[in-house]
Amino acid sequence: MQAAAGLLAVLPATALAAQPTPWQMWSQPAATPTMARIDDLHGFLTWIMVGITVLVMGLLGFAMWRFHHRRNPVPSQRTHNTPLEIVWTVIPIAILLVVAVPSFNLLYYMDRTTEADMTVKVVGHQWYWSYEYPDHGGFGFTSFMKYPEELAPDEPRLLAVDQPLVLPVGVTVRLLLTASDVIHSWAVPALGVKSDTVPGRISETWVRIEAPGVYYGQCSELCGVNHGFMPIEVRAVPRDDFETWVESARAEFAHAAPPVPAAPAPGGPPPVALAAR
Ligand SMILES: [Cu+2]
Repeated sequence: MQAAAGLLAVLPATALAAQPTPWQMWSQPAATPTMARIDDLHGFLTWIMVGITVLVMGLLGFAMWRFHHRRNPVPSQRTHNTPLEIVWTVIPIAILLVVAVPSFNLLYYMDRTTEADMTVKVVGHQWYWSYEYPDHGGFGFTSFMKYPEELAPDEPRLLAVDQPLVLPVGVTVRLLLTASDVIHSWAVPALGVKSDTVPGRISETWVRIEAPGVYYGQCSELCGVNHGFMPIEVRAVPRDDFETWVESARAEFAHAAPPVPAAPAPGGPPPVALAAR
């Protein structure tokens, strides 16, 4: 804990913190091109939704008024109107197409990780995250929620962690996401990322953070009793500061090589686990 705190001192204090605020409306300000596009699509869909709602409510009100039994004592016996049925089938299809084209565009845009400058691996655990930097010497570390008594004065409860994920600003970062036990979901609203982390599978997405800052998120897949206590903290720093941080982090978090299991001696007794099968 002390060492991790020391490492963070390398990073400059950042004014911007992306986190939920009381009585917040809409999304947190977009910090990546992906989130900016999500915001645009959300606005576009909202206007379509407003149009449909106004039209349907208007028609409903008009029908209630116009065909009230006092104004319309003898109801029409008509049951079909082919042109009208074609219109109310074709118009929704057209609306769905208008919605589908930008949606698929955005989905493929979020999926495009071929031009990444660096890679970070995110692993979900019950109940914390761990991060690995394969392009920077392969170091990795765990990231645990801070308890209330560990919080600095400006740090938010249930969101701050002991060792945040540090990323450079303006760099396209490929994220490889997986889990070690059950399904988790790595979700940071301001970055426009919410990706399930599935044991035995690797999902891929990318971020390019536009401005230095602290971006908070949470596990968004119900993953057990401490699901609400495995937050995500991303610190975006200028590229030079990132390089400085990598130098110190590499020394601090260098993994010892995992122990290689001893092979059974040739001709010796079979391992107990195998013999029992
Ligand atoms: Cu989780």
